[in-house]
Amino acid sequence: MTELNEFLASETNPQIAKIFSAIEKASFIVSKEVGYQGLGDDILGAKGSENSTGDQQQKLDVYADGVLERALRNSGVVAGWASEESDHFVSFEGNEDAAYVVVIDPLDGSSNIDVNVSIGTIFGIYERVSSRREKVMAQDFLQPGRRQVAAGYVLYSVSTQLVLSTGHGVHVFTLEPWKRSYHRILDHVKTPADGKVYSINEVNFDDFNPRLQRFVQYCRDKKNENGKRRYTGRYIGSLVADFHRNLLKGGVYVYPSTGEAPSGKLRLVYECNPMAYLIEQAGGYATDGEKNILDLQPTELHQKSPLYLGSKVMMDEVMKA
Ligand code: P6P
Repeated sequence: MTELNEFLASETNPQIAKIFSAIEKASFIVSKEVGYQGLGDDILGAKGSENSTGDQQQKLDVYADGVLERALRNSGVVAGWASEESDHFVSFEGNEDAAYVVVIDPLDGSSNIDVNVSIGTIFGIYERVSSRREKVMAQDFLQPGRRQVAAGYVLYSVSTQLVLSTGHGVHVFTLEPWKRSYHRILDHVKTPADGKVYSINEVNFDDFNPRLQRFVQYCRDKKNENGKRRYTGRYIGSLVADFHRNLLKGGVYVYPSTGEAPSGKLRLVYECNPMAYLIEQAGGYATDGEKNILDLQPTELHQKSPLYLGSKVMMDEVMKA
């Protein structure tokens, strides 16, 4: 099986390969801490602080943020980054000549940490648009998702897996923990055109727009010729885990506008865009309920967006329900 670095050498340029190598090494550390649930230092539970958008920070959130920032800064090829855990983007001093920036949610789904449910790191990579040899600027991080040059996530689950695309398909790597190396297990993954799974928090049903309500009701009612249910609901409450299952098996994930989250809950720049990039590379697509996510022009670093993404046939059904 192809090791990650061997794959990257053949797939992308040396700078982007270095970015992935930095994420690879950081994920070894995060994976170990996540795996030692409560056995290690006191890094479980709430930190007692809030992140830039008011989310209760978990200690592992902040820990992962630090590990990933150090790794990417030390790679020397990242000019700056924008993290869910920080109010503002950060220019990496000394890396002003670097060509790339990274947007990242260091540990998404962190409320699941203490109950041993899968969580993940989500990231996107852009070429900076500001002039090199200068500090990075806001516009480097507020690019439409379609301008990503690569994206991926690390899923900390039964196994730790890195799923990535550099624009030439989606590839899945599993961490071999003893060798501390990722090995490719799936290449050029195509998400099934249709699926049986819809992933949505139905507690918000009464808030859904009529079209989404019709789609959910359709999924609840539809039967196969043999009279068995055509669809099933699967919702882990961890975007990376729900996305990964639907990527491989087919399905649609929706976090829509709700009463408590009128613009949705997920952040456009470092959650919706990387996932939209990946699902499109795998043959599906993502919208905000109206427009393709990748074509949206971000205006704020932490802005939220409704997110509908998954298999083409199911997406067509929910978009025209
Ligand atoms: P709810 C985790 O907090 C997260 O950001 C996503 O990973 C997940 O899909 C969603 O929120 C769950 O939100 O409101 O359904 O609990």
